[in-house]
Amino acid sequence: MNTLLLMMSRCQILFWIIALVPSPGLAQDVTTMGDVPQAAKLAAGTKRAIVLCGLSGDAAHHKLFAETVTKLHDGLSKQLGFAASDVQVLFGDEPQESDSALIKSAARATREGLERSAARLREKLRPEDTLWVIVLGHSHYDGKHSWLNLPGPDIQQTEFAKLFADLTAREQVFFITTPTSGYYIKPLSAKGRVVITATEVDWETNETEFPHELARVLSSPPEAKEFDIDQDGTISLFDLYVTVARNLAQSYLERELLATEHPLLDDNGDGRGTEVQIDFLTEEQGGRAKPKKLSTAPTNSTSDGSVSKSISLSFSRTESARPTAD
Ligand SMILES: [Ca+2]
Repeated sequence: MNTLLLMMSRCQILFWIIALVPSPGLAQDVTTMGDVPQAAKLAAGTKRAIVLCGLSGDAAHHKLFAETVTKLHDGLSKQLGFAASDVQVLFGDEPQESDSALIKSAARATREGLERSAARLREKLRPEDTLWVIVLGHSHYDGKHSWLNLPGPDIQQTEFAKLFADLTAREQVFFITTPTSGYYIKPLSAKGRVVITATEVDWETNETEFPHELARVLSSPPEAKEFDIDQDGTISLFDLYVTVARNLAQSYLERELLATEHPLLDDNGDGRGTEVQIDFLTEEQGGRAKPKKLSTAPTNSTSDGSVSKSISLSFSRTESARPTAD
């Protein structure tokens, strides 16, 4: 009898211990619930993009650029959460039978078409929004201006920058990936805005590979461990940029070719780009990274790289695992 009473009281003590200690599952649920308003707040803005591709040149380049534009669109819409209808595509060439549905339905990349798109964007864009602008194609440099080759009149860097001047969107990212694109940094540069170019501010007039590599990385991103190049635990725009720059440097190296494009990033608004990838490229690749000692040098908040590090990218892994529908 006594033993039974003792067992019962032990059971009661155990009951109260279980009842009073919060279960880890429950605690987690509350935390998750608490995070919802924060996530909703961050997601409040609309992600908008313009992908502008100038004239391609010949049949082989038509195919190459059409495929790259399709991949860029896939990357933005299937990987980075842009609604497909919020990604405006402007394509320079007349569409062909073999092109994707996206290219066939794209607006024509004339100067007038671009001006219309930029004006429409300006009307829609709100301060909480995101804007990405990706420019690709061929260009020619006349010693003063880097002209993007378009059907009809071309456009140069200062005219282009005017179309996007004084926008209020909190996140503004420009990828100008044409030859001699370095000249776009100065006019496009603005506080809080990220401007990435495929080349230096120099006569880098050779055809660039940057847009094709960017499209490849965006549409089929590497595993997070490899992608988080600065090892800060987040995949950011900085990681995306350095990954593309490093892949390109490695590709030129493997082909024993002198790199004819040196990408730059400006995000401190001073109008000057920096090769922020230099600390992540080996000496062979044209950088100064020490083997086994990845640069963890803190980025000064006034130097290039800090805004792009603050833009985290949520790649949709499930989508990337799916086979690409062509
Ligand atoms: Ca990172």
